[in-house]
Amino acid sequence: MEKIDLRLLKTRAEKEIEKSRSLKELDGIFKKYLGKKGEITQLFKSLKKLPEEKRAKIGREVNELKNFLKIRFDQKVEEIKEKIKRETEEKEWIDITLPGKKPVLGHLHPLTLVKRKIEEIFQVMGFKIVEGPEIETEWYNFDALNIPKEHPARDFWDTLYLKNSKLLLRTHTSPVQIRFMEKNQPPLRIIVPGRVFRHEATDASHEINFYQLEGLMVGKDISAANFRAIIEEFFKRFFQKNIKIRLRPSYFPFTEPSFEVDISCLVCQGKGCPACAHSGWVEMMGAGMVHPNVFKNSGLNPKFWQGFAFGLGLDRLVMMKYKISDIRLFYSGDLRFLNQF
Ligand code: FA5
Repeated sequence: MEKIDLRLLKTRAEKEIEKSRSLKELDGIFKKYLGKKGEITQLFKSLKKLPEEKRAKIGREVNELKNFLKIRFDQKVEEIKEKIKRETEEKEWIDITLPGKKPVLGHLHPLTLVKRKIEEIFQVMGFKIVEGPEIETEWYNFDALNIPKEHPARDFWDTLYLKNSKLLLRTHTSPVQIRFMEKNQPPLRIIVPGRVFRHEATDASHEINFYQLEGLMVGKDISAANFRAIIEEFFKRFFQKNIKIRLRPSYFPFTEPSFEVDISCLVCQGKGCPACAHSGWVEMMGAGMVHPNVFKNSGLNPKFWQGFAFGLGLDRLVMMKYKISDIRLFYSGDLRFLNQF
């Protein structure tokens, strides 16, 4: 065993330690030199074969080499651990100055927007907002509104009944007139926005599920002239311009006299389009003076009270406001349509 061997061994081991990239690799190198069967361990074992005068000197040198390499191994372990730590930190690093991900915000449906606007206008005119149930009894939806069983007027509304039940999906918001007058004494002014249902064929201006807005004003001397004034004022405030309206004589069992209110079509400016069935006019509401039997059925004396009621088609009003030519778009869930509001 010569001195030169030790020097070469040292350089080789040092180089290998330096080159190693992982703790596993380093452990392999450690075993190769300092493990049970490692080269340096073997050197110690072979010392005894040496003549005594050389043994002590070379023994010291091998020991120095062993201690030197041990230190190098420890240093390298620290180095690799430090590197791993740095890399993990880099991977997990979050830049808190980056702008966050924008959540997608929804917005109100055009029907809701318009409903709120209408409520605001009527509230300013002294009307109170009232709601009623969507599932109704025959009494409130028909009988109390002066539409007895077997009366042909029941066929005006193709009604959806609940299975094995006398309950139905309300065909209009008029039942809330009765519900409210049962519990409240005139003078009164209310509006009733709400969803109604009809078993009808759909087209550009008819849905099976749509919204109405009922209006009711009762007092000692409320007349049809008051109705016309209020409804004209409402349209003016809603569209922010004068609107051409027309009242046509009509028939509803719960009003006498009854009329239908049309406005000049705003989608086509009265020229004719699908939204107005090419007539230039859009039927916006049914209305009339509250029938004496309706007062009686609500527990009020028709000799003392009189007033008007109306039922506005909310969807049709929204169509006029935004120039929408097909009512079915409201319920289509199509974002290309909804995102425009
Ligand atoms: C009624 O429902 C009566 N209750 C209105 C009323 C109230 C009259 C108070 C007198 C006093 P009518 O069926 O005409 O009436 O409906 C009222 C309005 O709802 C219509 O003018 C129209 O604007 C709208 N409407 C009716 N059917 C549909 C439908 N299938 N789809 C969308 N809107 C409709």
